[in-house]
Amino acid sequence: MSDMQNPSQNTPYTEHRPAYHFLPPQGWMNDPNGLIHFRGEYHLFYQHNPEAAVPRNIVWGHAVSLNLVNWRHLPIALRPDQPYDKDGVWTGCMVDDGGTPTAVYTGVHPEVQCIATSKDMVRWTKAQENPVIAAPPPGVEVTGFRDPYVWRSRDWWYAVVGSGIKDVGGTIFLYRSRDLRRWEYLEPALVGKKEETGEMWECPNLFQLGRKWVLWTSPVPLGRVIYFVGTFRKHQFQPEYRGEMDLGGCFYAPQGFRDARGRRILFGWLWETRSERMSAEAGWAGVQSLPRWVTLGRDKRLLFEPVPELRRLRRGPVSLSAQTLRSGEEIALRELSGDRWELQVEIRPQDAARCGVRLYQVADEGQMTAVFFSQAEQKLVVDRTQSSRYEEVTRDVRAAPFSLKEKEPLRLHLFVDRSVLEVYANGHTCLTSRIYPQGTGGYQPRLFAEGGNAQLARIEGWTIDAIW
Ligand code: DQQ
Repeated sequence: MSDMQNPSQNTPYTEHRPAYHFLPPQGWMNDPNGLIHFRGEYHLFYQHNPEAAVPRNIVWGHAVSLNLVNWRHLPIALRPDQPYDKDGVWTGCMVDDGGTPTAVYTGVHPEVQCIATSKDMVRWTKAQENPVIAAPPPGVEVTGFRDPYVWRSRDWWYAVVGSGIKDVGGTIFLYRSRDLRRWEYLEPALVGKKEETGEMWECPNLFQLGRKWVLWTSPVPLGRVIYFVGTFRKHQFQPEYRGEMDLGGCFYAPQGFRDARGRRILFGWLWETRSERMSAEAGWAGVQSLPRWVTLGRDKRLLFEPVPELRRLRRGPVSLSAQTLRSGEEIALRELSGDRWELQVEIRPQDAARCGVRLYQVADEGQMTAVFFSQAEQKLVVDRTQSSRYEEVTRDVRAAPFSLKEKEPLRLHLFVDRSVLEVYANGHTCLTSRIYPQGTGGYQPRLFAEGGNAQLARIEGWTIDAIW
Protein backbone atom coordinates (compact mmCIF):
# COMPACT_ATOMS: atom_id res chain seq x y z
CA MET A 1 0.00 0.00 0.00
CA SER A 2 1.39 3.39 -0.96
CA ASP A 3 2.02 6.21 1.53
CA MET A 4 -0.75 8.23 -0.08
CA GLN A 5 -3.27 5.51 0.75
CA ASN A 6 -2.02 5.27 4.32
CA PRO A 7 0.02 8.30 5.42
CA SER A 8 -0.78 7.97 9.14
CA GLN A 9 1.51 4.97 9.50
CA ASN A 10 4.47 7.06 10.65
CA THR A 11 2.73 9.14 13.32
CA PRO A 12 2.79 8.59 17.13
CA TYR A 13 0.75 5.67 18.47
CA THR A 14 1.11 3.83 15.19
CA GLU A 15 0.94 0.60 17.24
CA HIS A 16 -2.74 1.41 17.85
CA ARG A 17 -3.63 2.04 14.21
CA PRO A 18 -5.70 -0.86 12.90
CA ALA A 19 -4.25 -2.74 9.95
CA TYR A 20 -7.16 -4.77 8.58
CA HIS A 21 -10.15 -2.62 9.57
CA PHE A 22 -11.19 0.19 7.28
CA LEU A 23 -10.06 3.72 8.14
CA PRO A 24 -9.24 6.81 6.09
CA PRO A 25 -5.67 7.85 5.28
CA GLN A 26 -5.78 10.45 8.05
CA GLY A 27 -8.06 12.66 10.09
CA TRP A 28 -11.44 12.01 11.62
CA MET A 29 -14.05 9.39 10.68
CA ASN A 30 -17.41 8.59 12.20
CA ASP A 31 -20.60 7.09 10.71
CA PRO A 32 -20.58 4.80 7.69
CA ASN A 33 -22.74 6.36 4.93
CA GLY A 34 -24.07 5.58 1.48
CA LEU A 35 -23.34 1.85 1.56
CA ILE A 36 -24.20 0.20 -1.73
CA HIS A 37 -23.16 -2.75 -3.87
CA PHE A 38 -23.25 -1.13 -7.29
CA ARG A 39 -22.10 -2.66 -10.58
CA GLY A 40 -20.06 -5.29 -8.78
CA GLU A 41 -18.31 -2.89 -6.41
CA TYR A 42 -18.90 -2.22 -2.75
CA HIS A 43 -18.94 1.50 -1.97
CA LEU A 44 -18.35 2.81 1.51
CA PHE A 45 -18.82 6.52 2.18
CA TYR A 46 -18.22 7.90 5.64
CA GLN A 47 -18.42 10.99 7.82
CA HIS A 48 -14.97 12.46 7.61
CA ASN A 49 -12.75 15.42 8.41
CA PRO A 50 -9.55 14.99 6.39
CA GLU A 51 -7.87 18.00 8.04
CA ALA A 52 -7.66 16.85 11.65
CA ALA A 53 -8.76 14.14 14.06
CA VAL A 54 -11.74 16.18 15.27
CA PRO A 55 -15.40 16.18 14.11
CA ARG A 56 -15.54 19.47 12.24
CA ASN A 57 -16.36 20.51 8.63
CA ILE A 58 -17.71 17.07 7.89
CA VAL A 59 -17.50 15.74 4.32
CA TRP A 60 -18.31 12.36 2.80
CA GLY A 61 -15.13 10.32 2.39
CA HIS A 62 -15.32 7.46 -0.11
CA ALA A 63 -13.71 4.07 -0.68
CA VAL A 64 -14.41 1.12 -2.95
CA SER A 65 -13.87 -2.61 -2.70
CA LEU A 66 -14.47 -5.71 -4.77
CA ASN A 67 -14.50 -8.07 -1.83
CA LEU A 68 -15.37 -6.13 1.38
CA VAL A 69 -11.82 -6.75 2.58
CA ASN A 70 -9.37 -4.69 0.49
CA TRP A 71 -10.31 -1.04 0.00
CA ARG A 72 -9.15 1.70 -2.33
CA HIS A 73 -9.55 5.31 -1.28
CA LEU A 74 -11.38 7.56 -3.73
CA PRO A 75 -11.68 11.36 -3.77
CA ILE A 76 -13.96 13.07 -1.28
CA ALA A 77 -17.50 12.73 -2.62
CA LEU A 78 -19.51 15.49 -0.94
CA ARG A 79 -18.30 18.70 0.69
CA PRO A 80 -20.16 21.45 2.55
CA ASP A 81 -20.37 23.94 -0.31
CA GLN A 82 -24.03 24.96 -0.45
CA PRO A 83 -26.09 27.24 1.81
CA TYR A 84 -28.12 24.25 2.99
CA ASP A 85 -25.11 22.07 3.94
CA LYS A 86 -22.51 24.72 4.77
CA ASP A 87 -22.05 23.39 8.32
CA GLY A 88 -21.60 19.78 7.29
CA VAL A 89 -22.67 17.03 4.95
CA TRP A 90 -24.05 14.68 7.54
CA THR A 91 -25.20 11.09 7.54
CA GLY A 92 -27.25 9.54 4.76
CA CYS A 93 -27.73 6.58 2.50
CA MET A 94 -27.44 5.66 -1.18
CA VAL A 95 -30.03 4.25 -3.58
CA ASP A 96 -29.86 3.12 -7.17
CA ASP A 97 -32.45 5.27 -8.99
CA GLY A 98 -32.82 3.34 -12.23
CA GLY A 99 -29.06 3.25 -12.77
CA THR A 100 -28.26 6.62 -11.18
CA PRO A 101 -26.60 6.38 -7.79
CA THR A 102 -28.34 8.90 -5.57
CA ALA A 103 -27.14 9.96 -2.13
CA VAL A 104 -29.76 11.13 0.35
CA TYR A 105 -28.14 12.98 3.24
CA THR A 106 -28.62 15.61 5.92
CA GLY A 107 -27.35 19.16 5.40
CA VAL A 108 -26.81 21.39 8.43
CA HIS A 109 -27.71 23.91 9.91
CA PRO A 110 -30.70 23.69 10.26
CA GLU A 111 -31.05 19.95 9.63
CA VAL A 112 -32.59 19.40 6.19
CA GLN A 113 -32.61 16.45 3.79
CA CYS A 114 -30.80 16.71 0.45
CA ILE A 115 -29.85 14.59 -2.54
CA ALA A 116 -26.85 14.32 -4.85
CA THR A 117 -26.39 12.20 -7.95
CA SER A 118 -23.46 10.86 -9.92
CA LYS A 119 -22.81 9.21 -13.26
CA ASP A 120 -19.47 7.69 -12.32
CA MET A 121 -19.59 7.48 -8.49
CA VAL A 122 -16.71 9.96 -8.34
CA ARG A 123 -18.14 13.35 -9.36
CA TRP A 124 -21.31 14.29 -7.52
CA THR A 125 -23.95 16.89 -8.35
CA LYS A 126 -26.26 18.25 -5.70
CA ALA A 127 -29.88 18.57 -6.87
CA GLN A 128 -31.36 21.93 -7.71
CA GLU A 129 -34.43 20.95 -5.69
CA ASN A 130 -32.38 20.79 -2.47
CA PRO A 131 -33.26 20.70 0.30
CA VAL A 132 -35.80 18.09 -0.73
CA ILE A 133 -37.22 17.92 2.81
CA ALA A 134 -36.79 21.41 4.16
CA ALA A 135 -38.29 21.09 7.64
CA PRO A 136 -39.65 18.55 10.14
CA PRO A 137 -43.40 17.84 10.10
CA PRO A 138 -45.35 20.94 11.15
CA GLY A 139 -46.74 21.25 14.64
CA VAL A 140 -44.21 18.98 16.32
CA GLU A 141 -41.37 20.18 18.51
CA VAL A 142 -38.47 17.94 17.50
CA THR A 143 -35.14 17.15 19.18
CA GLY A 144 -33.36 16.56 15.85
CA PHE A 145 -34.19 15.75 12.23
CA ARG A 146 -31.51 13.85 10.36
CA ASP A 147 -30.00 10.70 8.84
CA PRO A 148 -32.51 9.75 6.10
CA TYR A 149 -32.77 6.08 5.22
CA VAL A 150 -34.49 5.31 1.90
CA TRP A 151 -35.83 2.18 0.22
CA ARG A 152 -38.09 1.33 -2.68
CA SER A 153 -41.36 -0.56 -2.53
CA ARG A 154 -43.23 -0.99 -5.79
CA ASP A 155 -43.81 2.51 -7.28
CA TRP A 156 -42.78 4.49 -4.23
CA TRP A 157 -39.62 5.54 -2.54
CA TYR A 158 -39.98 5.55 1.22
CA ALA A 159 -37.77 7.37 3.70
CA VAL A 160 -37.49 7.43 7.44
CA VAL A 161 -35.78 10.40 9.07
CA GLY A 162 -34.35 10.06 12.58
CA SER A 163 -35.94 12.42 15.06
CA GLY A 164 -37.51 12.80 18.49
CA ILE A 165 -40.59 14.47 19.87
CA LYS A 166 -39.68 16.79 22.71
CA ASP A 167 -40.51 15.35 26.16
CA VAL A 168 -41.91 12.18 24.54
CA GLY A 169 -39.09 10.17 22.96
CA GLY A 170 -37.12 9.16 19.87
CA THR A 171 -39.04 8.66 16.66
CA ILE A 172 -38.76 8.02 12.94
CA PHE A 173 -40.83 10.13 10.59
CA LEU A 174 -42.01 8.29 7.50
CA TYR A 175 -42.17 9.93 4.05
CA ARG A 176 -42.82 8.78 0.51
CA SER A 177 -41.94 10.07 -2.95
CA ARG A 178 -42.23 9.12 -6.60
CA ASP A 179 -38.99 10.75 -7.68
CA LEU A 180 -36.77 11.28 -4.60
CA ARG A 181 -37.32 15.03 -5.00
CA ARG A 182 -40.90 15.74 -3.89
CA TRP A 183 -41.65 14.10 -0.57
CA GLU A 184 -44.97 13.62 1.16
CA TYR A 185 -44.95 13.29 4.94
CA LEU A 186 -46.97 10.31 6.17
CA GLU A 187 -46.67 9.81 9.94
CA PRO A 188 -44.29 8.66 12.67
CA ALA A 189 -43.69 4.95 12.03
CA LEU A 190 -42.78 4.41 15.69
CA VAL A 191 -42.46 6.66 18.73
CA GLY A 192 -40.34 5.50 21.65
CA LYS A 193 -40.50 6.35 25.34
CA LYS A 194 -37.81 8.83 26.31
CA GLU A 195 -37.02 7.04 29.62
CA GLU A 196 -36.46 3.70 27.87
CA THR A 197 -35.05 4.40 24.44
CA GLY A 198 -33.80 7.97 24.52
CA GLU A 199 -34.91 11.37 23.29
CA MET A 200 -33.66 11.35 19.69
CA TRP A 201 -33.05 8.49 17.27
CA GLU A 202 -29.96 8.92 15.10
CA CYS A 203 -29.15 6.84 12.05
CA PRO A 204 -32.29 4.67 11.77
CA ASN A 205 -32.36 1.74 9.34
CA LEU A 206 -35.72 0.09 8.55
CA PHE A 207 -35.83 -2.96 6.30
CA GLN A 208 -37.36 -6.35 5.75
CA LEU A 209 -35.38 -9.37 6.89
CA GLY A 210 -36.95 -12.71 6.09
CA ARG A 211 -40.55 -12.56 7.26
CA LYS A 212 -39.98 -9.75 9.73
CA TRP A 213 -38.99 -6.10 9.65
CA VAL A 214 -36.04 -4.70 11.53
CA LEU A 215 -35.54 -1.18 12.83
CA TRP A 216 -32.23 -0.24 14.39
CA THR A 217 -31.21 3.14 15.67
CA SER A 218 -28.59 4.92 17.75
CA PRO A 219 -30.49 6.84 20.41
CA VAL A 220 -29.27 10.05 22.03
CA PRO A 221 -28.21 10.02 24.82
CA LEU A 222 -27.75 6.24 25.15
CA GLY A 223 -24.57 6.14 23.07
CA ARG A 224 -25.23 2.59 21.91
CA VAL A 225 -27.35 0.84 19.28
CA ILE A 226 -30.73 -0.75 19.87
CA TYR A 227 -32.77 -2.82 17.45
CA PHE A 228 -36.37 -3.89 17.15
CA VAL A 229 -37.72 -6.87 15.25
CA GLY A 230 -41.38 -6.75 14.34
CA THR A 231 -43.86 -5.99 11.60
CA PHE A 232 -44.34 -2.99 9.33
CA ARG A 233 -47.85 -2.52 8.03
CA LYS A 234 -49.91 0.51 7.02
CA HIS A 235 -46.98 2.81 7.80
CA GLN A 236 -46.65 1.51 11.34
CA PHE A 237 -43.77 -0.44 12.78
CA GLN A 238 -44.91 -2.79 15.53
CA PRO A 239 -42.01 -4.09 17.65
CA GLU A 240 -42.11 -7.66 18.88
CA TYR A 241 -38.59 -7.92 20.22
CA ARG A 242 -35.99 -5.39 21.36
CA GLY A 243 -32.26 -6.14 21.46
CA GLU A 244 -28.83 -4.57 21.82
CA MET A 245 -26.46 -4.64 18.89
CA ASP A 246 -23.10 -4.32 20.63
CA LEU A 247 -22.45 -3.47 24.27
CA GLY A 248 -18.66 -3.11 24.10
CA GLY A 249 -18.87 0.66 24.52
CA CYS A 250 -17.55 2.04 21.23
CA PHE A 251 -19.91 0.80 18.49
CA TYR A 252 -22.34 3.35 17.05
CA ALA A 253 -24.36 4.57 14.07
CA PRO A 254 -24.27 1.34 12.01
CA GLN A 255 -25.60 1.32 8.49
CA GLY A 256 -26.62 -1.77 6.57
CA PHE A 257 -27.26 -2.59 2.93
CA ARG A 258 -28.31 -5.56 0.85
CA ASP A 259 -25.62 -6.85 -1.48
CA ALA A 260 -26.06 -8.56 -4.84
CA ARG A 261 -26.07 -11.93 -3.09
CA GLY A 262 -29.02 -10.85 -0.96
CA ARG A 263 -27.02 -10.55 2.25
CA ARG A 264 -27.76 -7.78 4.74
CA ILE A 265 -24.36 -6.40 5.74
CA LEU A 266 -23.56 -3.61 8.15
CA PHE A 267 -20.63 -1.48 9.19
CA GLY A 268 -20.56 0.44 12.46
CA TRP A 269 -18.41 3.31 13.63
CA LEU A 270 -15.90 2.29 16.33
CA TRP A 271 -15.01 5.45 18.19
CA GLU A 272 -11.82 6.05 20.10
CA THR A 273 -11.76 5.63 23.86
CA ARG A 274 -8.49 7.50 24.33
CA SER A 275 -8.03 11.21 24.99
CA GLU A 276 -8.48 13.85 22.32
CA ARG A 277 -4.83 14.73 22.84
CA MET A 278 -3.74 11.19 21.91
CA SER A 279 -5.96 11.23 18.81
CA ALA A 280 -4.65 14.65 17.81
CA GLU A 281 -1.06 13.42 18.08
CA ALA A 282 -1.87 10.25 16.18
CA GLY A 283 -3.51 12.34 13.46
CA TRP A 284 -6.50 10.03 13.07
CA ALA A 285 -9.60 8.93 14.97
CA GLY A 286 -12.36 6.44 14.21
CA VAL A 287 -12.45 3.01 12.58
CA GLN A 288 -15.16 1.02 10.82
CA SER A 289 -16.13 -2.35 12.31
CA LEU A 290 -15.58 -5.45 10.25
CA PRO A 291 -18.46 -5.96 7.83
CA ARG A 292 -21.07 -7.94 9.75
CA TRP A 293 -23.57 -10.21 8.07
CA VAL A 294 -26.94 -9.88 9.78
CA THR A 295 -29.56 -12.63 9.83
CA LEU A 296 -32.64 -13.34 11.89
CA GLY A 297 -32.63 -16.00 14.59
CA ARG A 298 -35.63 -18.21 15.27
CA ASP A 299 -36.16 -16.47 18.59
CA LYS A 300 -36.35 -13.07 16.78
CA ARG A 301 -32.88 -12.08 17.89
CA LEU A 302 -30.54 -10.73 15.26
CA LEU A 303 -27.50 -12.86 14.51
CA PHE A 304 -24.19 -11.27 13.56
CA GLU A 305 -21.16 -12.80 11.92
CA PRO A 306 -18.16 -11.30 10.18
CA VAL A 307 -18.48 -11.83 6.42
CA PRO A 308 -16.71 -15.03 5.24
CA GLU A 309 -14.65 -13.00 2.74
CA LEU A 310 -12.43 -11.99 5.67
CA ARG A 311 -11.05 -15.54 5.80
CA ARG A 312 -8.81 -14.68 2.86
CA LEU A 313 -6.65 -12.68 5.32
CA ARG A 314 -5.98 -15.68 7.56
CA ARG A 315 -2.50 -17.15 7.97
CA GLY A 316 -2.14 -20.37 9.93
CA PRO A 317 -4.00 -21.96 11.52
CA VAL A 318 -2.73 -22.79 14.97
CA SER A 319 -4.80 -24.98 17.24
CA LEU A 320 -4.82 -26.84 20.53
CA SER A 321 -6.33 -30.19 21.37
CA ALA A 322 -9.42 -30.51 23.53
CA GLN A 323 -8.46 -30.45 27.20
CA THR A 324 -9.54 -29.44 30.66
CA LEU A 325 -9.18 -25.81 31.66
CA ARG A 326 -8.30 -26.15 35.32
CA SER A 327 -9.56 -23.61 37.76
CA GLY A 328 -6.95 -20.90 38.34
CA GLU A 329 -4.67 -22.06 35.51
CA GLU A 330 -4.02 -20.58 32.07
CA ILE A 331 -3.30 -22.24 28.73
CA ALA A 332 -1.34 -20.13 26.26
CA LEU A 333 -1.61 -20.27 22.51
CA ARG A 334 2.03 -19.32 22.03
CA GLU A 335 2.19 -19.15 18.23
CA LEU A 336 -0.52 -16.55 18.11
CA SER A 337 1.07 -13.58 19.82
CA GLY A 338 1.07 -10.43 17.72
CA ASP A 339 -1.02 -7.39 17.00
CA ARG A 340 -3.35 -8.88 14.36
CA TRP A 341 -5.11 -12.18 14.93
CA GLU A 342 -8.38 -14.05 15.00
CA LEU A 343 -9.40 -16.74 17.44
CA GLN A 344 -12.31 -19.17 17.60
CA VAL A 345 -12.84 -20.93 20.89
CA GLU A 346 -15.43 -23.40 22.07
CA ILE A 347 -15.61 -23.97 25.81
CA ARG A 348 -17.98 -25.99 27.94
CA PRO A 349 -18.13 -23.96 31.14
CA GLN A 350 -19.05 -26.95 33.36
CA ASP A 351 -18.76 -25.67 36.93
CA ALA A 352 -16.43 -22.71 36.26
CA ALA A 353 -17.72 -19.39 37.60
CA ARG A 354 -15.83 -17.62 34.79
CA CYS A 355 -14.07 -18.81 31.67
CA GLY A 356 -12.68 -17.19 28.58
CA VAL A 357 -9.57 -15.58 27.14
CA ARG A 358 -7.04 -13.11 28.54
CA LEU A 359 -5.00 -10.94 26.20
CA TYR A 360 -1.57 -10.06 27.63
CA GLN A 361 0.56 -7.32 26.12
CA VAL A 362 3.56 -9.38 24.96
CA ALA A 363 6.32 -7.30 26.54
CA ASP A 364 4.44 -6.24 29.66
CA GLU A 365 2.01 -8.69 31.21
CA GLY A 366 0.79 -5.99 33.58
CA GLN A 367 -1.36 -4.82 30.68
CA MET A 368 -4.10 -7.37 30.19
CA THR A 369 -7.65 -7.39 28.83
CA ALA A 370 -10.04 -10.23 29.69
CA VAL A 371 -12.98 -11.54 27.67
CA PHE A 372 -15.08 -14.07 29.52
CA PHE A 373 -18.42 -15.63 30.27
CA SER A 374 -19.44 -15.16 33.86
CA GLN A 375 -21.62 -18.15 34.55
CA ALA A 376 -22.20 -16.82 38.04
CA GLU A 377 -23.62 -13.54 36.73
CA GLN A 378 -24.94 -14.79 33.36
CA LYS A 379 -22.95 -12.15 31.51
CA LEU A 380 -20.45 -11.85 28.74
CA VAL A 381 -17.74 -9.46 29.88
CA VAL A 382 -14.88 -7.41 28.46
CA ASP A 383 -12.69 -6.21 31.31
CA ARG A 384 -10.35 -3.39 30.32
CA THR A 385 -9.50 -2.26 33.86
CA GLN A 386 -5.87 -3.37 33.42
CA SER A 387 -5.66 -3.00 29.67
CA SER A 388 -3.20 -0.10 29.54
CA ARG A 389 -0.67 1.91 31.51
CA TYR A 390 -1.79 5.08 29.75
CA GLU A 391 -3.80 7.32 32.05
CA GLU A 392 -5.67 8.87 29.14
CA VAL A 393 -7.60 5.83 27.98
CA THR A 394 -10.88 4.40 29.23
CA ARG A 395 -10.34 1.35 31.42
CA ASP A 396 -13.68 -0.09 32.40
CA VAL A 397 -15.79 -3.24 32.41
CA ARG A 398 -18.45 -3.76 29.74
CA ALA A 399 -20.94 -6.59 29.83
CA ALA A 400 -23.93 -8.02 28.00
CA PRO A 401 -26.57 -10.33 29.48
CA PHE A 402 -25.62 -13.80 28.29
CA SER A 403 -26.79 -17.33 28.99
CA LEU A 404 -26.31 -20.75 27.46
CA LYS A 405 -28.93 -23.35 26.79
CA GLU A 406 -28.41 -26.80 28.22
CA LYS A 407 -25.39 -28.45 26.55
CA GLU A 408 -24.74 -25.33 24.47
CA PRO A 409 -21.03 -24.47 24.56
CA LEU A 410 -19.62 -20.96 24.80
CA ARG A 411 -18.52 -20.02 21.29
CA LEU A 412 -16.23 -17.01 21.25
CA HIS A 413 -14.96 -15.44 18.05
CA LEU A 414 -12.34 -12.76 18.64
CA PHE A 415 -10.70 -10.32 16.24
CA VAL A 416 -7.69 -8.39 17.44
CA ASP A 417 -6.41 -5.56 15.27
CA ARG A 418 -4.05 -3.43 17.36
CA SER A 419 -6.44 -1.13 19.26
CA VAL A 420 -9.59 -2.91 18.07
CA LEU A 421 -11.04 -5.94 19.82
CA GLU A 422 -14.23 -7.36 18.30
CA VAL A 423 -15.94 -10.18 20.18
CA TYR A 424 -18.78 -12.25 18.73
CA ALA A 425 -20.37 -14.80 21.04
CA ASN A 426 -22.70 -17.63 20.02
CA GLY A 427 -23.86 -15.67 16.98
CA HIS A 428 -26.02 -13.19 18.85
CA THR A 429 -23.93 -11.13 21.26
CA CYS A 430 -21.25 -8.63 20.26
CA LEU A 431 -18.85 -6.68 22.44
CA THR A 432 -16.50 -4.39 20.55
CA SER A 433 -13.88 -2.45 22.48
CA ARG A 434 -10.80 -0.36 21.98
CA ILE A 435 -7.61 -1.18 23.89
CA TYR A 436 -4.45 0.92 23.86
CA PRO A 437 -1.59 -0.77 25.72
CA GLN A 438 1.83 0.87 25.95
CA GLY A 439 4.47 -0.76 23.79
CA THR A 440 4.57 -2.65 20.53
CA GLY A 441 4.29 -6.34 19.73
CA GLY A 442 0.61 -6.91 20.38
CA TYR A 443 -1.03 -9.49 22.56
CA GLN A 444 -0.70 -13.09 23.67
CA PRO A 445 -3.95 -14.99 24.24
CA ARG A 446 -4.37 -17.37 27.17
CA LEU A 447 -7.43 -19.37 28.01
CA PHE A 448 -8.56 -19.50 31.59
CA ALA A 449 -11.18 -20.78 33.99
CA GLU A 450 -11.87 -19.65 37.54
CA GLY A 451 -14.02 -20.90 40.40
CA GLY A 452 -14.27 -24.37 38.86
CA ASN A 453 -13.02 -26.34 35.87
CA ALA A 454 -14.17 -25.87 32.29
CA GLN A 455 -13.65 -28.01 29.22
CA LEU A 456 -11.89 -26.62 26.19
CA ALA A 457 -13.62 -28.28 23.23
CA ARG A 458 -12.01 -26.51 20.31
CA ILE A 459 -9.61 -23.70 19.60
CA GLU A 460 -8.32 -22.41 16.33
CA GLY A 461 -6.47 -19.20 15.60
CA TRP A 462 -4.90 -17.34 12.71
CA THR A 463 -2.68 -14.36 12.26
CA ILE A 464 -4.33 -11.86 9.93
CA ASP A 465 -2.76 -10.04 7.01
CA ALA A 466 -2.75 -6.27 6.95
CA ILE A 467 -4.79 -4.59 4.23
CA TRP A 468 -3.05 -1.22 4.49
N1 DQQ B 1 -23.33 11.68 13.24
C1 DQQ B 1 -23.71 12.48 12.10
C2 DQQ B 1 -25.15 12.73 12.26
C3 DQQ B 1 -25.59 11.57 13.06
C4 DQQ B 1 -24.48 11.36 14.03
C5 DQQ B 1 -22.88 13.71 12.05
C6 DQQ B 1 -24.34 9.99 14.59
O1 DQQ B 1 -25.82 12.85 11.04
O2 DQQ B 1 -26.82 11.80 13.65
O3 DQQ B 1 -21.53 13.33 11.80
O4 DQQ B 1 -23.02 9.67 14.96
